Amino acid sequence: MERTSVKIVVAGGFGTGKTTLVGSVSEIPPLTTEEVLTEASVGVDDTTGVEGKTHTTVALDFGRITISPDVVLYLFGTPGQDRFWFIWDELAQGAVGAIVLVDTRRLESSFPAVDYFERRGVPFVAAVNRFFGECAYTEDEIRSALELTPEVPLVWCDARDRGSSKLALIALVRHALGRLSPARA
Ligand SMILES: Nc1nc2c(ncn2[C@@H]2O[C@H](COP(=O)(O)OP(=O)(O)OP(=O)(O)O)[C@@H](O)[C@H]2O)c(=O)[nH]1
Ligand SMILES: [Mg+2]
Repeated sequence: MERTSVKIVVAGGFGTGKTTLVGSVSEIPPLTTEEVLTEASVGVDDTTGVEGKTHTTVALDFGRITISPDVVLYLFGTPGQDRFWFIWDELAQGAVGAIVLVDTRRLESSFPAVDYFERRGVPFVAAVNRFFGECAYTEDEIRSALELTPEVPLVWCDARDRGSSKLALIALVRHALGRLSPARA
């Protein structure tokens, strides 16, 4: 049987929950490349709003989900810090789409990710990670701040929750299929 491999990128700003999402949905123990945030990163990495954060991804996260015997999703989480931008092109190559995670306390940290996929014409969904209960913004306000075009789906998720992360992935796959052929979506 021929197997179809589908590559999906999980992107977004620093500390928006990328590693958490890949870990929560992956059926295999995820491969992570977490390193401790050290004194050396002071003044380099912007930890404003995520002061409790102790680790950060320095290369990638990797996970897998088998949809059916012949379709397997491979998830690649990006590093969130600006100084690792050079890895994004490798990770995004051949991807059918991306989930851009958003933390509403630091919306601006996900601007570059939105911009990245928009410029390259890669289908993406914006996934607002519910960190702490109620969000201060409406969906329209978030769409407007991120300058999302109307066809880009916006979904709410809890990256720690497998079911919720799965829904974000389904929204992305639907959106990507819809771009290929509206009838299939
Ligand atoms: N309360 C809450 N905490 C979360 C959620 N998602 C992630 N976290 C926590 O937020 C922190 C950052 O999550 P990560 O998954 O490491 O974020 P990241 O985007 O991979 O971070 P970088 O790789 O450094 O850019 C971790 O301490 C997580 O446990 C969430 O939905 N709710
Ligand atoms: Mg990470």
